[in-house]
Amino acid sequence: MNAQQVMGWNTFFEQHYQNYKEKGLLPARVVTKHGHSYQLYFEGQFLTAKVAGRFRYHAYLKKHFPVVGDWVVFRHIENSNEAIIHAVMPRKNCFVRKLPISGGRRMSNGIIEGGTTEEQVIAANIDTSFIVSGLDQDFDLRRIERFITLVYNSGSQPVVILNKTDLCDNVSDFVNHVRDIAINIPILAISVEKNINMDALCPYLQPGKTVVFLGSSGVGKSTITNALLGEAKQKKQTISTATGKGRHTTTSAELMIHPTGYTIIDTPGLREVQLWGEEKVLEQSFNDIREIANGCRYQDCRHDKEPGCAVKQAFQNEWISGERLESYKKQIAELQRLDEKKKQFERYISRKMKHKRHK
Ligand SMILES: Nc1nc2c(ncn2[C@@H]2O[C@H](COP(=O)(O)OP(=O)(O)O)[C@@H](O)[C@H]2O)c(=O)[nH]1
Ligand SMILES: [Mg+2]
Ligand SMILES: [Zn+2]
Repeated sequence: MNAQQVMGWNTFFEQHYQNYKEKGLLPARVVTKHGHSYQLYFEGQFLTAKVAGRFRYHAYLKKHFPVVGDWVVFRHIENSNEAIIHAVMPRKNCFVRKLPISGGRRMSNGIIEGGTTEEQVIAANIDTSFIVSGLDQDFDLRRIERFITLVYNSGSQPVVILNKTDLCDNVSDFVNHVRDIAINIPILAISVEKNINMDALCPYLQPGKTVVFLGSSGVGKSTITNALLGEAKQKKQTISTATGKGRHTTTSAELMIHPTGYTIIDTPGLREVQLWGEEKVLEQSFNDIREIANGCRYQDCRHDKEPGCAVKQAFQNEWISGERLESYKKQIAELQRLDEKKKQFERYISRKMKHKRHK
């Protein structure tokens, strides 16, 4: 494996790179992003970068800008460690959440016209997404359910990590509860602090792969990252100094390269996990209910008061819990609302673009 492949470079990117190669642009991976300043990793070097003026002009949505984990193409500024980013290569996948609505005008019917209904891309080009939870008083099954939907939406592989087993004396109960909502998803119970079962992560930490740690603040994402990096932590600190950011200020995602050739992305705690995606994604995250729903008499059954509802029957038989069913309905409603908002926002943007063209 060459240095690029270790960083996750593969034929997918190679193909897209051909156009840029002819223009003399080089590929690099985004390591950090602080405001409009990016740090790139290119052949063992860290470069400080900004996007080109022309790039900025054409990027009218937040998602068009580079994020941590992206492959970008750049031009090196001679005799410096600075670079100009000219394009973001297509993302193999990315983890996104919905940003709270901002701006816009409240209409008389209460609906906000305009405003932004945009996704925030947290990290890109991920193989495995670890959804981390602490087995302490902050444990929240419903939150894990939301992360699972978002990870399926990203197209990366979800794995649940239940951390801080040292603080919990009924770990297997928690594992069982999680198993009920994380259908076909590996669940790893670990304690990073007490070094218990850390080997369980190994199958996902393979050369050329990228893993991301997701979850609320305080669940142990950074502690796990540091434990994995071990002596490589030293290296990371130099990166931090270069960006002028301290060790414990995980305010944005950060990419780190493990000496054995895999890549870790640590993310800040996401306080709000608003869903983003199509309703179809629930076929994966609520696969249990979806399968039962095949037995409903009506194809468009809302599992409410319809006769012949297999889901309600399953609930009455206690095959699925009331909380699980409620989450499912809540997520459907949230994604349907999002769909409306997205359409509204698209109309708004296309009007804006037309206006821009006429100027
Ligand atoms: N008891 C215990 N504490 C842990 C464990 N892992 C992390 N912590 C503690 O949890 C707190 C938050 O950890 P941190 O890695 O900063 O969480 P992050 O916000 O998810 O990055 C710190 O005080 C850690 O020492 C664990 O396995 N057991
Ligand atoms: Mg952290
Ligand atoms: Zn039904």
